Amino acid sequence: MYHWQIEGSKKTSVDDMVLLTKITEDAITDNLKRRLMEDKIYTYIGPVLVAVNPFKQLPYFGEKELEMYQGAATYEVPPHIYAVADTMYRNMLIDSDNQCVIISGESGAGKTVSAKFIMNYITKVSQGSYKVQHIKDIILESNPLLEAFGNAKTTRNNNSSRFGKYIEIQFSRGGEPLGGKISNFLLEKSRVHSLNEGERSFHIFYQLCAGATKTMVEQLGITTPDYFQYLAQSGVYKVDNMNDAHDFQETLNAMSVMGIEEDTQMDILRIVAAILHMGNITFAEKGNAAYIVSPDYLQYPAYLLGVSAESLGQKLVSRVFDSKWGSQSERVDVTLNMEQAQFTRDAWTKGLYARLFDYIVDMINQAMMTDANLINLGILDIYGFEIFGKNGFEQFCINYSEQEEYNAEGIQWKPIKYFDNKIVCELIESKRPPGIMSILDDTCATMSAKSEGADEDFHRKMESLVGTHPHYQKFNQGFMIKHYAGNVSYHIDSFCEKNRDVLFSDIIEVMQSSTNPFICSLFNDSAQTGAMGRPPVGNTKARHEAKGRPTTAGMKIRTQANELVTTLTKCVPHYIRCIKPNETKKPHDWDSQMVKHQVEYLGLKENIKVKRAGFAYRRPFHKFLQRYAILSSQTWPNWHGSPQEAINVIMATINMDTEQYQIGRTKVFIKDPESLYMIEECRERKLDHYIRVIQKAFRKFF
Ligand code: AOV
Ligand code: MG
Repeated sequence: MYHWQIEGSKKTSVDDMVLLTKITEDAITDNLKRRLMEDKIYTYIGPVLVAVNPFKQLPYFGEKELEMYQGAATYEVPPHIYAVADTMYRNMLIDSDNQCVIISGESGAGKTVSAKFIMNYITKVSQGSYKVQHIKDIILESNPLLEAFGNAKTTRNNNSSRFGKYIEIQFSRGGEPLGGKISNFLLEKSRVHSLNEGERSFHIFYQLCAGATKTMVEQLGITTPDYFQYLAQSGVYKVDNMNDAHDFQETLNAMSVMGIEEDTQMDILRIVAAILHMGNITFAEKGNAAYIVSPDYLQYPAYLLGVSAESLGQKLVSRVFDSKWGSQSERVDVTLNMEQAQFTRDAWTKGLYARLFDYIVDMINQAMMTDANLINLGILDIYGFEIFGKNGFEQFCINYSEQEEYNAEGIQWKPIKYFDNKIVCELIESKRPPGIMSILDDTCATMSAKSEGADEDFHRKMESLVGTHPHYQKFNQGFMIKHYAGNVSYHIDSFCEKNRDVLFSDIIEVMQSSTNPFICSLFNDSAQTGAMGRPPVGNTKARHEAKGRPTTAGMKIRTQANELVTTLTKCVPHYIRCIKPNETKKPHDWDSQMVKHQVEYLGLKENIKVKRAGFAYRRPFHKFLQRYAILSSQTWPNWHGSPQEAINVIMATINMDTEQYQIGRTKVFIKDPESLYMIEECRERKLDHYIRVIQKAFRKFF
């Protein structure tokens, strides 16, 4: 015997939005809101998972759920990120195909948290020996380590990823994780020296200040963060719900898991400390020549870096230009003015940091490396689209690569009329006619070593070459781009310098002369430091493409973005769309306008339409009856026959055309979406009827 209960009331939400009666942005937003208010953060659009950031811990990520979602059919269990992870894992094993999950959404929407849930699930459900367990530890511990060095508090997200990452976990045919590989993209390294109001630098700086042992305090000259100018400039030292001292222990532990010896850990921290101390070196000017205000401040960073205070000081206020750029070659000895000296100090510290970051990624990769030929499962977690009060070259690159990733989804995603991404990508990356990146590279190729006037030159060139593009608009200090996710105004300051991204050769020489072998090893190459530090895999291609010009930051990003798209197209893709419900970071706070905007540019409505049109609606008998048994007094509230008969009875009750549905072995198929809406409408009327009956009964009693 079957006994049915009303599946919620008329006002319940649907857990797959393909089932929405009306497909409008408002209906989608409303559905997501209702669910969030009941702490249901996950909703499907067919196989796509929409995840709303709850801004609080929810109870359904425990052992029970880990069990429950293993091998479970989607319709048997509520929507969950574990279901996506499980599908990926099983598909990979059954079909022997590489899988990837593309996680998108704006800054603070929950991408990194989602990526971690997936990694957790996969490592928990996969089997393996003691050795495999070690690989799992490395995979999991890579998160706190990379976050310590690559994440920071921004105004949009207290733990914002300031780099992009694609992690592949490699499995044996039997499903044991045997290795992994991380590719990192575009660390926002300028955060080392420049902070916006209300933001922090990378977490590791505060972790070190809060958690340093006595030895570290003594050997590295650690004190409170307000002593260090680089950190003091924003005056923000603490982050809600973040314990830097505790996290520092986790960072150290993670390094140990990667096999980084204690001595090397100390070397790493030495560089972190040296950067902070270098930030305290200040300059003044006499007759256009910079000098160091208190040469005492040279002592500590010089000691930490293993170089002499004299050479450090000298290289900060003067420079031997030995730059080859395009066809030009210059060799000039110059004293620097104050601004240039500051610039040099900052280029130095951010160059150091970028190399340190790449070293850490390399160490993680070495720890996970395997040469077996395996199948893999990839997780893409990049930075979300972001708009700040003032946006510079970094935001330009972040928003560009976010957009490229979106393009990768074109594999399955229908182009969206209102937010035509392709035309914006062309504005940015087209070669002929030149787009913004090409114009920027051209400007860099001809700019003088001192880069004076280059930004203005770039600004003028853009005006004449892309000035009339519908998604471009010039303003006094920069330009505005109408991205699909919003209009962003970029300030032109330092675009050229940041794109050129060279670490002056005499700085590299000083670093190579360090008495500290670890520091020498970081500079033990002839390649310039790029925006992403280590030359990307496609470096040679990028060089070739630019007719022998040195690689610029922009070229690297383009190459990496294109390579990523190639990798992703070779995998079976899965999608998670993260949605940020408010700017307050509070639970149960819903900003409808804000969500609707995301629903629009993520193309959820179009996605539902495609899903509905493309696939017949199908549901297992049980699921169908659970929802629609209420439609007939014969099947409600009890039914004694077979499910097939019950379905026939229900269809007859609502006069469903027999051509419109078919009963399969385990599922009922419905041909047109309209027929499905019809059933849904009947159900709503029925529910209304019941509600009225109940209300009437109530009134009688009270
Ligand atoms: P993001 O990766 O999408 O932003 P995060 O994954 O870092 O965003 O999420 C931001 C914050 O929201 C987290 O630190 C958590 O406090 C909270 N949060 C997100 N998802 C959940 C969840 N499922 N449960 C509980 N809290 C959550 V960025 O990296 O800035 O683009 O660049
Ligand atoms: Mg993130």
